[in-house]
Amino acid sequence: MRLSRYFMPILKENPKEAEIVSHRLMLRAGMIRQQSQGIYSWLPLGKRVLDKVNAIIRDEQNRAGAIELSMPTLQSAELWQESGRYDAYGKEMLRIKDRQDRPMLYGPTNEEMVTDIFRSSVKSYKDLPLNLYHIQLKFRDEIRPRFGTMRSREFMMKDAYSFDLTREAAEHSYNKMFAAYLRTFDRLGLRAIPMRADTGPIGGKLSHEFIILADTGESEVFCHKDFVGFDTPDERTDFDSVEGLQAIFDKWTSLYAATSEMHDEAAFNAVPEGDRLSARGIEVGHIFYFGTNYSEPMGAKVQGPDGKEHFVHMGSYGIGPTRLVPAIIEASHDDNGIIWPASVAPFDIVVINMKAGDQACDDTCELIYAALTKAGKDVLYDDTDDRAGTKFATADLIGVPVQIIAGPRAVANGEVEVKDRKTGARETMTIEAAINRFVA
Ligand code: 5CA
Repeated sequence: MRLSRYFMPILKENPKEAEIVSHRLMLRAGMIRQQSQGIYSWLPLGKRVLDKVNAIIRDEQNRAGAIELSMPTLQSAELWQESGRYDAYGKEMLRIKDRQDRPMLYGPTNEEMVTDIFRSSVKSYKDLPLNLYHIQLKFRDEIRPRFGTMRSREFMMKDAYSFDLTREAAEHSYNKMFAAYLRTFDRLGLRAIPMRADTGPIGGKLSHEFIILADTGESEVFCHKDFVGFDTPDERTDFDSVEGLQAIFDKWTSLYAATSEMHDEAAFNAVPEGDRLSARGIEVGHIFYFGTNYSEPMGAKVQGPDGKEHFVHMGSYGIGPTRLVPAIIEASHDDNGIIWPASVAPFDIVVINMKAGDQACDDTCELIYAALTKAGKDVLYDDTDDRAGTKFATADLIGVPVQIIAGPRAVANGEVEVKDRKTGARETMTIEAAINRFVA
């Protein structure tokens, strides 16, 4: 992508409305724009990051055996009347009428709709287990939308829904998502700690929130500090192994960890004082097992091996991609801007032409840009005629992991500079060496 032809509206000044660093940096880097309170456009740079986050989420959902579909954002109120949540959900739900005066709503979550899809076609235990997910916009008319896309009214959610014949089978499905979440957050460069959580309006018996520790987090959390060093399940994890996944769950729930709603002071005080971590955190995922809470009122049942009908045991599993992007920034930035983990960086490499219009600089940059693009890298080429200082500041602000800098003096020697955004380390090398470093 040539910056001169791209759309990346950088802000020079710090926006006044931004209270936390991620919101400030997302606005300054031209990643998002607020359209009305708590409702955002994702501009091209932000969209690239969001897409990469979603690709990792999708990859790990698929690995764990979940199957993707797509459900609409607008739902009929009837389904919610069946489950009893239409009246219970309160003002957070945006209620709308269509031209026939039929009550509709903009979905805040999809338990009812997915249960309806399930009951319309699954009739036998032989079709279980089943886990269906989508990555879709939601709307919740939050009392206090704030911090940009961290807590917005319209937001994106990956929501998965599992269906099983028995409680034991449903617990295995829960454990699959539990392990998939640990892997997902790890690949996003985050350390997320599962914590016992309240089930709120979703309801149910068993629930964990996945929390990232951050001073700007909205949740107050209490946990054992050893969680910070725990190993994440690797790619050899067998998601069909009941014992294997139970062992992962047991390990990751063996020490104290709870959000303030579920906090047990006495249990926390039993943790040796030096191991206690009381901090603030960002909830990036939340999983629930709620048994037959929806299948009973909505009549979702299957025939079991005993020939009888059984209400299915369900769970739901949410991740917030539009919250994850600012959460990653909260965890990874410096005074100059964002520092993206390579897995979600909007571009892999930025090529900076320090003197656009200078034949040797232009030729060198074109050569590098073409070679790296051909090798499948996402490359941003700063071919604008801005001052070198402005270009450096922009490259640091948008946080691309590698900068290849071509200035007249180095280029005259057949060389460029390669800068690592995270460490700031700079290395001068030949043009060929710079290309080879990033071409596998
Ligand atoms: N049905 C369940 C799981 S699919 C559910 O709705 N869970 S939730 O309410 O906990 O939301 C799941 C995830 O969505 C949260 O962990 C969070 O990451 C994200 N999320 C929830 N509300 C917002 C919001 N207002 N802004 C941004 N992300 C949000």
